[in-house]
Amino acid sequence: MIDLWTIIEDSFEPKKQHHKETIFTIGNGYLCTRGAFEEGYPDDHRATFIHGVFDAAPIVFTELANAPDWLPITVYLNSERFSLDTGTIESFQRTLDLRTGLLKREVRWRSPSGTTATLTFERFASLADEHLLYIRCRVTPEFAGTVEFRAGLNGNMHNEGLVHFQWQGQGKQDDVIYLHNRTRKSGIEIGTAMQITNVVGREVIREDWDVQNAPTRMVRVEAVPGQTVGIDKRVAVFTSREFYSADVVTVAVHRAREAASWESALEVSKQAWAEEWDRTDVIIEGDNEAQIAIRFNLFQMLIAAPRHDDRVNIGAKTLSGFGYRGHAFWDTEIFMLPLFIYTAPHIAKNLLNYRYRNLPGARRKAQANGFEGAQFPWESADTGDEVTPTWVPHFAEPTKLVRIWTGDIEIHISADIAHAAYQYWQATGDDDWFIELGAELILDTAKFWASRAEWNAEKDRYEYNDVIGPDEYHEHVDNNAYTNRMAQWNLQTALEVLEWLKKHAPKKAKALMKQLDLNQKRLETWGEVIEKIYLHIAPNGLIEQFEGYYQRKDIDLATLEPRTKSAQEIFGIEGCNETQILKQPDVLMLLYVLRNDYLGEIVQVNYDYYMPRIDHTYGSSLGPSIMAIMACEVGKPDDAYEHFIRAVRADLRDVRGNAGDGIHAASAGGTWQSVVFGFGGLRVTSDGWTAKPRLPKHWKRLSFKFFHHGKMQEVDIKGK
Ligand code: IFM
Repeated sequence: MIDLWTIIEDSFEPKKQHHKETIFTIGNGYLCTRGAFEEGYPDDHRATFIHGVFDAAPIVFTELANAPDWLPITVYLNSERFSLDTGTIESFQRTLDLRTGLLKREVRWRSPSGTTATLTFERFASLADEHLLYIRCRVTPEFAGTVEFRAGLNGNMHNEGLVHFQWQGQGKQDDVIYLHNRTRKSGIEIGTAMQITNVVGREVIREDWDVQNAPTRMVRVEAVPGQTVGIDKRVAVFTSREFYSADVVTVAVHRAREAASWESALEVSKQAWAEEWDRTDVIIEGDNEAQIAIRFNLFQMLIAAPRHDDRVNIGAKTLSGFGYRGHAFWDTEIFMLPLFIYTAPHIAKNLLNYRYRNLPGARRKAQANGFEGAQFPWESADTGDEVTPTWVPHFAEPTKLVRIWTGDIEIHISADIAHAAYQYWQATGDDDWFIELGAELILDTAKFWASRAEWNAEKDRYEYNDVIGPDEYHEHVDNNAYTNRMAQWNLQTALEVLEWLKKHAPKKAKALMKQLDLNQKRLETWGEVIEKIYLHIAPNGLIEQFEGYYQRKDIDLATLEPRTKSAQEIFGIEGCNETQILKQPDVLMLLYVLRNDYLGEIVQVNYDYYMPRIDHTYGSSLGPSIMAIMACEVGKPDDAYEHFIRAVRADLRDVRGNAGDGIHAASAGGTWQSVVFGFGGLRVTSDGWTAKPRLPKHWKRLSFKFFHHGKMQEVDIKGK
């Protein structure tokens, strides 16, 4: 019987370690730790990222700071250090149990001098108490002598060379070892405390080594052939983000000391996982790969999702890697949020509150650009100010710099956030939240759109010029259909919301009208922009992606095959800009996001046109999950499957060769949408919900749950 809940690695391949560190990331929504090995290697990318723990960094403004390492355990077999790069690996297996979040490695290893043992390392981040982390190490020696465990904390961490955490102190209270660090610029304190419990075997000697910034406890036990020995290590982590006034060290020490044993903690964590999976799991029968892979993608979303903090967002690489520095993009609202809206509305609310709390940053951005209202940053971190780097090294020629324009002109994100707030409201019926917070997001972004619109008197229309749409192969375009239509949607919805507020929450309506200066004249302008915004739609329904798109070179992507590079790498940034090749769906993205407004024929004609022009394999990882849905929309579930499988494999198979930088979060979130909105055909409108399934031929069953207005719904579809 195949285990459909476990990711398995059966051999150790050093060249793939960065990729595997990402895959074997564990976490609990407070922090995530990459799957680096306890004993450490010079080239590993070991990292623990904690939500909201940002620190200043050159070029990228700010980044999630790599926290003190809680993993270190080195094992000595009769004084020989266990290490995978010496001796002989007789057998190796690593497994990640997605159902419980337990990561396990079992290695039978022979040292250079022939001393052999089987070592197992297990670790988990408690989902029941997000400040607690556990490792269990067991060694079954095939020799007599001693086994020594050196378990510690290591504050000497860095972000690819940049050190963020400064040492503040360390010490011991009773049996607990602690470390105190603080980020260099943002001044966030972190207390990490460690306790060694449950020493198995006859203890010969125990010492504490007060190594600066790396306190370590050594426990040596007697080795008897065939008799398993070992230690349990439990760690507590707190930052000053949770405890503004209390001493983070005191709290961490107390928690490490008082925490439950491995067995009890694992049990309650498993229960917490069982509750998560009960809401979130998707069952696919007839396709084992798809079943495991969708669970893997959901797991990655679940370990990154902030459950108890509404001041943080999920970065484009979750908390699983250095890529994009922990910055959040539209990836959250469009690709990840629907999963949470429908399966864990409390998490969706936290993520939306983050945007609400960061309205001041969005207002600063609008003002700095000469606009009104709220213009959300393309990349967002702790303050809500724009943190997109302006220049970065060229991907192919790193000695050259490339100007990144997204932070300046990829403006659709403001409407994406407004849309997400509206979708949350529609799906949950959470009027209280909408009145208090959500409505303001929609109204203030509308204010931005009205002020950003350009009046073209000659053509009697409003325009948004010099923008980037979702398809980033085309920069500095005029009247991108996605941007224009989403802006129009934002303005239209804002007017409707205002009317709704006047009726259902008149005091709030009055307060917001005053606060945002929503006078009659302003609202009339909104109406004019809505009416006269430019959109090029041909009589057959074909929407031009941006003005002049059809005049760009039309290249048959098939002529580029066989290839291993993206169209942008082949043609160069400028060259690709001159073609019709798309990095990711743009018009089709629009038809997806606003799917309740568009009819089948329009979808078909645009699908037929744009689908062959998308750089599916080498373009953006955000594309495939959406393409799967659009293929379902035009009645091609088996084509949809090709896109879907590409999306679920994105990280597991390292399709783009960059999974080592972290999980492709948007792709992971999008896979849930492919299954539920694509194959399951779920449609939610103000009238309720319907499901119009279109399963791939070989699927025998698809089953999922979702919340609608607070009630759990279940969809169970049998294949043919
Ligand atoms: O937000 C995306 C963008 O759409 C394509 N480039 C990568 C970004 C982060 O995932």
